[in-house]
Amino acid sequence: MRQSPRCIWLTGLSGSGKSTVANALDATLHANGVKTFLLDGDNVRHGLNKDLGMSEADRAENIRRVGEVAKLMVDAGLIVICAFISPYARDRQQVRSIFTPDQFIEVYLDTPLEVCERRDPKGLYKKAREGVIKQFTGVSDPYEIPESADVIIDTSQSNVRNSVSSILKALG
Ligand code: GGZ
Repeated sequence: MRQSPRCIWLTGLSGSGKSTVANALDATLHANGVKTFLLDGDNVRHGLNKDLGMSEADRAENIRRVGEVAKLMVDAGLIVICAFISPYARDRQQVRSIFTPDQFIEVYLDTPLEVCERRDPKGLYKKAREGVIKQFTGVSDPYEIPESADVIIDTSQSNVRNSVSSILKALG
């Protein structure tokens, strides 16, 4: 499989399936000999961005730094898969603007909030509803719906395999 270097940006609520789809996409590309790198909110926030919290300004800085790292990696020839809630349209637009139009693919994980909340794999929604976690996206903090995503996936309707196929189709 030949793929030109690009950034594939997955945005959506916690529990929407970003990490699952990103990992499956990563594995599929890798199995086809494509050089990839996966950046995920979950791990980046333990290292590079461990100084950042969940305020609007810190989320913006989180996304900005990840975008810059992704750009370096794309310039080095990789397909970079980024999985971040990235709730603000302005921050997503800012990342998009550092790439050429064909180098950036936005994937919106449009899984309904009720489904994400029912999944609640880490019990975070429960804590957010109880007020233990403040500023929780979808509960007590905004998520701005992408208006021009290249791919839209609802993981309550599409299984992992089909979700990966939709993204691969968009890659061409
Ligand atoms: C949303 C939160 C919060 C708050 C902790 N709001 O689904 P997860 O658990 O495993 O991944 C989420 C991660 C959010 O990191 P991101 O870097 O993707 O966020 S952003 O793009 O908005 O900067 C979630 C967990 O951390 N988490 N507190 N208040 N998600």
